[in-house]
Amino acid sequence: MIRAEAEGLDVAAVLAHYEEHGFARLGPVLDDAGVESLRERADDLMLGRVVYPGLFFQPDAPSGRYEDAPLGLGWQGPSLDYRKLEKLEKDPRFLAWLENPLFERIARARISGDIVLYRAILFHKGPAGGSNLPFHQDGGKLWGLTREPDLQIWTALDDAPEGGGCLEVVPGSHRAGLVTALGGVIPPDRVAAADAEAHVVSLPVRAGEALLIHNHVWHRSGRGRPGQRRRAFSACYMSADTTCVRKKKAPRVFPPVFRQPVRGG
Ligand SMILES: O=C(O)CCC(=O)C(=O)O
Repeated sequence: MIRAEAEGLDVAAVLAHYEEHGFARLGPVLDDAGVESLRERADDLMLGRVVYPGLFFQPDAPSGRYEDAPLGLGWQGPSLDYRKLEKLEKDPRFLAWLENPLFERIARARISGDIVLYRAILFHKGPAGGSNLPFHQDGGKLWGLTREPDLQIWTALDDAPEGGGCLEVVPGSHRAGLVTALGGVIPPDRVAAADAEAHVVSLPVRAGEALLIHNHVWHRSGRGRPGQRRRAFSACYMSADTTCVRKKKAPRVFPPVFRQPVRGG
């Protein structure tokens, strides 16, 4: 699935940019057959042609407003109007992609020891344009972990043009850490106080390109263009030492992805 030219990518240069700005472009990494295969599988899942028990689905808001996207409903039958699908590590095609050798090199360069997955997720803006996603950070009490993860790799499965659902970031904003202890959506007064609109940078991409997105960098995406879907797959990697602190339900157990190589002797 990985493009030949992506295998030898200079990971050190990419990670230096990531460290400073909270995002970095990997360029085209997923080959055309891989793009087709993951698009097809995303639709198989949304349309119920392939089923895994425990897969998470969130329907999108018909209004196109993030605030209206229903929570807790899960699978509602075959539809291309789902906003989010999680636990995609259950699917062999998505698993193969998130375990590719380039992503492994990047993860090992930032995370020592055994590496697990916090989430493997599809973000989808459907045929009607889907909904917007406001500035947010991925962590805090909402994620409920003993340490904050800081590596997400986001792969575009469709073109995501400027003004058509691309990611937008406030470069460097990750360095100030979480805005609220809760994490998630950044309160509008904090967005205004930071003059985020003056600093935001759009990251348009073509299908098959990938981006590193730091969990704490302020990021958002607008609606897609009606008639042009926008599917993207994101994997969040973290140290296997990270544990879930939730008490009301049994703590989450995170799937292993990359084990520390055993030293020969
Ligand atoms: O793909 C999107 O629109 C949002 C992605 C995002 O928020 C994330 O990867 O954390």
